[in-house]
Amino acid sequence: MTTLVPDLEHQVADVVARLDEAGYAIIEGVLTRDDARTIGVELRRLLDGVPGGRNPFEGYRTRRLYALFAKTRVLDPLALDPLVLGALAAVLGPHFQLSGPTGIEIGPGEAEQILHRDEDIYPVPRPHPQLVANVMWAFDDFTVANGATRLVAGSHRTVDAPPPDAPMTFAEMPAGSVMLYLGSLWHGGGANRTDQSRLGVAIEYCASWLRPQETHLLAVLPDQARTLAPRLRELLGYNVYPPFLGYVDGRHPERILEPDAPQPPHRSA
Ligand SMILES: O=C(O)CCC(=O)C(=O)O
Repeated sequence: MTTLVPDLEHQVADVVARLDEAGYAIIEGVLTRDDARTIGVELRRLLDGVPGGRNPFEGYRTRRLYALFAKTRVLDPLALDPLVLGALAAVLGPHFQLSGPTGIEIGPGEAEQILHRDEDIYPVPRPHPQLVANVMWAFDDFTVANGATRLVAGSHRTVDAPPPDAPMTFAEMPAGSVMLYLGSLWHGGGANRTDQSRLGVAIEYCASWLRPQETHLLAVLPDQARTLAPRLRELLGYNVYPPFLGYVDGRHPERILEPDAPQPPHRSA
């Protein structure tokens, strides 16, 4: 179980209170503008040659980068950010994992994405505890004009879709900010009416007894996983949900990665 330093504890409590109230919470200045720019340059290098989306949901003028943790190391500290992980533990419980981390570059001329809830990929009756939470990192300034995520504040509390005239909030935030939002919140990418693209990475997490959206274990193979921070490889699924969901040949997956290491305790997934 992670122990939080008092300052961090207060920040986590603030984020969790905002998630509970509105379904989302924006934190500005988590990365410096310089760091956001450096990461953005690397992501755009990886996006070079990636075609636009294959359907309206992906966005025909939006480029998406999947299998992020197989392709770059610049996002590792973000996936492991203590404030983010602290808030996720409060929302999802101690056992969560990466689900569908995706780079999303909304290009000029892109239309609004349909409003949706990220948790709707799971056929679980409501009400249920929070199963999914998403973390959108901004590498450009997010504005209404360039496709800032739009959302219906408070819609995580209702079972039905929001009415067409529900007031829309736009997640405007400077590069280097992060927005956490619940999987039960209605939201979607915004339309981009500028001549510049809008780059963000949605690092999505879910309860670790669910199947993650992306099959990370086929993207980040054991040889690569061995080189990663232990907590990151746990989050990628080299782990069990206690007592033993996810074993390999009857053993904790960590034993496959490091056969000589002592059997790890059943740690937070
Ligand atoms: O890019 C965004 O702002 C949100 C995209 C989104 O919600 C999605 O693709 O599921």
